[in-house]
Parts: sequence; structure tokens; C-alpha cells
Amino acid sequence: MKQYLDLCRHIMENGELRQDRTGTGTKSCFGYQMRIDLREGFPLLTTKKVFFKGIAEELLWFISGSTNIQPLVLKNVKIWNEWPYEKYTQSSAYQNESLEEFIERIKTEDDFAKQWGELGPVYGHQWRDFFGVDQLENLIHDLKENPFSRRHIISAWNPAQIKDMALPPCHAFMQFYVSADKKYLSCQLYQRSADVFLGVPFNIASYSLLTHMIASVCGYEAKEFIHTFGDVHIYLDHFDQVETQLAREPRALPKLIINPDVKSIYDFKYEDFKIEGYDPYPAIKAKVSV
Ligand code: THF
Repeated sequence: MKQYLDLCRHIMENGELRQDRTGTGTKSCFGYQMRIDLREGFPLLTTKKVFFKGIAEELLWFISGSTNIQPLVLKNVKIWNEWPYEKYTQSSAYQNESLEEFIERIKTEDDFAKQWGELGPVYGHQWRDFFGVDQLENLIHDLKENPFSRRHIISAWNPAQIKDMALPPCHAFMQFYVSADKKYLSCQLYQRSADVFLGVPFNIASYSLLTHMIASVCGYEAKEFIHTFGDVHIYLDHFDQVETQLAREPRALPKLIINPDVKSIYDFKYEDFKIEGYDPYPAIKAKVSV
């Protein structure tokens, strides 16, 4: 995807070197925007293999309102494992388990998972229960009943609860827009902090999938995903991986096929999505900064 590679080049050329919370260090820019036309294909990067199943399962997990990693690890999605593990290793309950042993306990011991698999009131909680408000339910209702509203918004950023979250939301605020002919649905995301190599390919695919799902249950077609960034950065230990990707020629985007029989946003399962014609370059390994 050209827009993504342009973003990588933009940061490599214009970013400033900064220290960050994780201690890794980044090259960073403030403010950037990508526009992606979802009618041209599904924006899953082809310049490395991206784990679509993990993205879809994470999104279904947000929609379910869950904030515990147990349902994710039971589906072998590992992307949230480091945060609860980090917290556990710093507690007095820690018995020198490795990350793998910790995850095994989360899988098999429900009480342990309840206590140590919790991320606090993160995305799923705020989307479905922001101080009692089901933002997702309201959004879908309003998109159908009042398409031209300028208030089609979901905020994961709840300042009163940031202190209770394992990690404050990075993709924090989204707005939807129905075209004048009521044919198309677009989505814009504001992402306050963005790990361009590891997170952004996930975030693009996740919000694009969400736009398709909401469009499908509301009777629209997905049009544009607009991705707006605050602190957009490449970690210093991802430079080689980014260069590898920049040297690859992007291929044609795959297509997303959604099961049209699903009428409620809460009823989707992974099996209701099909990615057709995905022909990526090989995956590229990188370390996630916690
Ligand atoms: N923190 C940091 N430093 N980067 C992030 O991207 C990030 N997220 C979420 C929360 N905090 C973050 C977690 N999302 C991967 C992908 C997304 C993540 C976390 C990790 C990751 O490691 N991806 C690898 C392996 C995927 C796999 O096969 O399991 C990859 O190659 O894509 C951004 O929202």
C-alpha cells in the first residue's frame, strides 16, 4: 500500500529522534493523515504478511466488550500478552514463570485469568460501557436513523479511567460519515500514538474491517478510511525492518468478503470474513516495546 510506504518514508526523512516511555527510543513526527479508498481493495499490507486472523479476533473481542486477554489467548492471538505479563512480573504473586508459562495459566486457570488477564477499562469497555453508555449500539442506531448527523462518534478516551487501564488507548476517537446519496459509509480515526511498523498495519486493517462490518449491518457500502495521527513513530529497533519493506514493490490488494446474512454487529464470527487474493511478501519479525 503506497500510503503506508509514504508514511514510513516521511518519518525516516523528517522525524526527530526522541526518547519515549518504553526506553527504546523512536523517530517521530507530529500530525499526519492517510486516506484509503476501501473500494480499491482491502488494505492489508502486501509488503509483509499481516496476521489478519489476529486483527479480526481482536476486533470481535473489542465489540464483545471484553477487556480480559483470556478469550484472545484461547484463540491463539498473542498481541496483548506482554502487558498483563509485565504487571504480573512486578507483583508479589510472581513465581518466576516465563511469558509462555504465564499464558498457559491464563488459558487453563479461570481464577488466575480473572485476576491477572485483565487490562482494565480499555477499548472494549469504553466502546460498550462508557460510564453506562453503549457507544457502539448508539452509533449503529444513529447511522440508520439519522445518517447525516455530525455526531457519529465513539471515544475510547475516558480521562477519568486512564489510570485504571493497562495502556491508555492509542486509537482513541473515531467518527463516521454517510454520503449524501446514503450509499456509502466512511470512517476517520484519530490515533494519538502510533507504532508504525507493528501497530499501524493492524490498526488500518482493524478499522477498515470495522467500517465494512458497520456498513454491512446498516445497509451502506464502505467508502473511505481516513487515518489521522498524533505522535507517529518508528521505534529505533525497527529501522532495518522498515527498510526491508521499503525495498519491496507493493502488490495488488486482496478483497474482503463479508457474510451478508449477518444483520447485527454482535453476531459476526471470524468465519464470516474471507480475504481473497492475498499474496504478501514474507512476514518480518520485530520486537514490541512495552
Ligand atoms: N504498543 C506498541 N509498542 N506497539 C503497538 O503496536 C501497540 N499496539 C497495541 C498496544 N500497544 C502497543 C497492541 N497491538 C503486535 C501487533 C499489534 C499489537 C501488539 C503487537 C505484534 O507483535 N505483531 C507482530 C506479530 C503478530 C503475530 O503473529 O502474533 C507482527 O509481525 O505483526 C497497537 O495498537
